[in-house]
Amino acid sequence: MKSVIDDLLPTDEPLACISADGTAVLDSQIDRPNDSALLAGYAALVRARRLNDQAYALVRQGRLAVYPSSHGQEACQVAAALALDDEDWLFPTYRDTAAVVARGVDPVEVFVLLKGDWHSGYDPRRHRVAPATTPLATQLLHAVGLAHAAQLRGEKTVAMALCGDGATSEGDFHEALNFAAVFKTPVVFFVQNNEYAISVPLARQSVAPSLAHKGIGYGIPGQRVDGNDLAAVLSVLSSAVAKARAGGGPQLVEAHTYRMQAHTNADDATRYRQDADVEAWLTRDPLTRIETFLRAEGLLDDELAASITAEAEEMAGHIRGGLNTDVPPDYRHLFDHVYAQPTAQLQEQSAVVADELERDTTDPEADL
Ligand SMILES: Cc1ncc(C[n+]2csc(CCOP(=O)(O)OP(=O)(O)O)c2C)c(N)n1
Repeated sequence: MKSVIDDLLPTDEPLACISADGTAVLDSQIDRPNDSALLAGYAALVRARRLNDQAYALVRQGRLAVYPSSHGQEACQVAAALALDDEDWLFPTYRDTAAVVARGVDPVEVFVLLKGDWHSGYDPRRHRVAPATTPLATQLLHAVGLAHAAQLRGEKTVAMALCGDGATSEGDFHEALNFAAVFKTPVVFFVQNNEYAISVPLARQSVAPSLAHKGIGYGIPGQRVDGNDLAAVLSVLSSAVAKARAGGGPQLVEAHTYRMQAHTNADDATRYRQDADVEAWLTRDPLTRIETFLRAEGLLDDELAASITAEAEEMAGHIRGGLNTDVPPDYRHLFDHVYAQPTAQLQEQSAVVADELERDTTDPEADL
């Protein structure tokens, strides 16, 4: 007899459409996205990889303070953005720059935060992308709050909340999933399981059969997907968004992927993982996989690939140009958006900063 849990259970193996060698999975349990969706996804993936490479170079040049790269995870990044409609909202973390750019935000604006210049950098309302969060899992609650409010207003908005495997150990993860389940809030919780929370491996994070299985305790259906298979992530996320929009309540999707580079430029990944493990994931690269598939299907040729690459190069040039222009930040504005009505303490702190800046500009060497 079918039990209530059967509808919530993820598959034993992550769902896939295209194998690591770029051939179609014959017994796939999910529908492959149509050709134009796959090609659009491929173009966004090429841009996402270029974005990661460019950001890495900018960190080395000291132009960016920090960059948590999503190299290797780009299929998840791109699919998270492309699965949404214009009316939906994306809730990213520090690692999700490529998802934010795939949603249409200017990368130069996204890098304002990672340069250390200012909060957010982009206008969250314009593209319906929340500011990228550094505290783990807090954005999940924000996503639930926004989706619940939209639901109360009778809107059809879905919120896509991104987080990592480490974030699933946070109390906020529990609170967000529980509230969303009880109130049938239209949120897709998308966990990019890249096997490490900085140096902490998944085995020290959870002993659940998978992170998607965690949904059962809340009454939320879970899905596991191969996070390096663009077609599969697009398919699973699109159907999760559709279910949430249709009143099916929150959905939990876990993508199995791998962070190919260090956590950030401040981290030495060789201290906690073996080079051989990283190399093994090279054979599952999301970009090579979809490219091999599209070429074999006759959907992509050298000419089209070259024009997609040229477009990504143009974006990289735009980023370099934007980051080569140093507009000195004015720290007086740091206090502007903390509360709608500033407290006395904030006003005091703001006055101290203004006073220090005043003295700084008159004699920058004064305290040396
Ligand atoms: C509430 C909170 N606790 C601790 C940290 C420090 N911290 C920053 S990143 C990180 C690891 C996060 O790993 P995961 O959620 O798997 O995401 P990933 O970096 O792999 O994308 C930790 C512990 C933080 N930012 N916020």
